[in-house]
Amino acid sequence: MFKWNSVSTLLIAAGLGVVAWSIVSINPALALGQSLPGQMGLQAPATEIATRINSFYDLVNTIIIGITIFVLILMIYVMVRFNERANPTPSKTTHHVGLEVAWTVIPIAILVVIAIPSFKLLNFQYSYPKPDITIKATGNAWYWDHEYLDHKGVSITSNMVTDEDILKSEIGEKEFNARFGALEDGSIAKAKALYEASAPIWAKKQAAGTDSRQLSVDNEIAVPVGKVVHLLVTSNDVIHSWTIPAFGIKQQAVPGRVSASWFQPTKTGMFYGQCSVLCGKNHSAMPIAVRVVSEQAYGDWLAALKAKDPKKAKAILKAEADADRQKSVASIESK
Ligand SMILES: [Cu+2]
Repeated sequence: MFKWNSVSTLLIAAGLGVVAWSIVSINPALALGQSLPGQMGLQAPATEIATRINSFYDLVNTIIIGITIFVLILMIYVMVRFNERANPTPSKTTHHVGLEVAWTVIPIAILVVIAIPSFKLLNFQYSYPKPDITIKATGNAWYWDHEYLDHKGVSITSNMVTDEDILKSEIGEKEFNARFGALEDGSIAKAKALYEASAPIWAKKQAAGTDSRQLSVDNEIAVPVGKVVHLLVTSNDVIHSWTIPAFGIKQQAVPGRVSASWFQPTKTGMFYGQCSVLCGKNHSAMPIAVRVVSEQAYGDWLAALKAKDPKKAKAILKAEADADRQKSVASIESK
């Protein structure tokens, strides 16, 4: 005999399992400012905005999963209890005041529960606290320029590190030309050969936490931890989008217009993002890399840039990166 009770118990248990699974947060020791293989949920937040987005996401997801399970159980119940065999003479009821009030009032209540934190979050995102630093980001096909408006002449152009770049730096220009020089530029055969030859190098760098394929850039921008950064975003050609998921920022870069956003990083480290509006052929090749450093390192880095010493500026960021990696390795080992 079919036992409705045991089936419903099983369904509810499975449903609760799904809810619990979906709200498990990401291991903070792996907070790399990028998505991780097999990751569930959003990237670990590195600003107050992103933290609030994460908890709003958890709230809405829990409601969605709850509703889905409720509807699923109702449908299964109807199929089992009211099919032709189980219920040969159906009721002719067409109205039920209590039910109609419930299915109007309950959804309204759910929407209010979602709307209140949603408006609060929007209000916070548009609150623009007084800036410590202002950076103007300009999208170009296909790279980003970052101008530090408080420091005249400090401007960073970030280009993605390609398979070709990483191979050249690993095996040298001469060896590179000998191996790949015969292949036609821009051909699929060349792209495939470069991809295959560079894959182990990327894997090594990714494991060491130094570089990430399609995310690393030649010149990162740096900001000091805990400071309010205002970001002005515009474009030189087509519409792009300046996005860093761990900061909870996604701002359209529209030619002829300046739009603004802000962030206040709460921890040091490397935070990656990508252009998030389909802008053309190399849309996938214009990542954004922000290194959050100590105030001291930020000052030194700016001074080096003003002294037109990009090598020293890079070395300062590299030293910060190494220190950060050691700290996160230590925190993983201590767990
Ligand atoms: Cu794009």
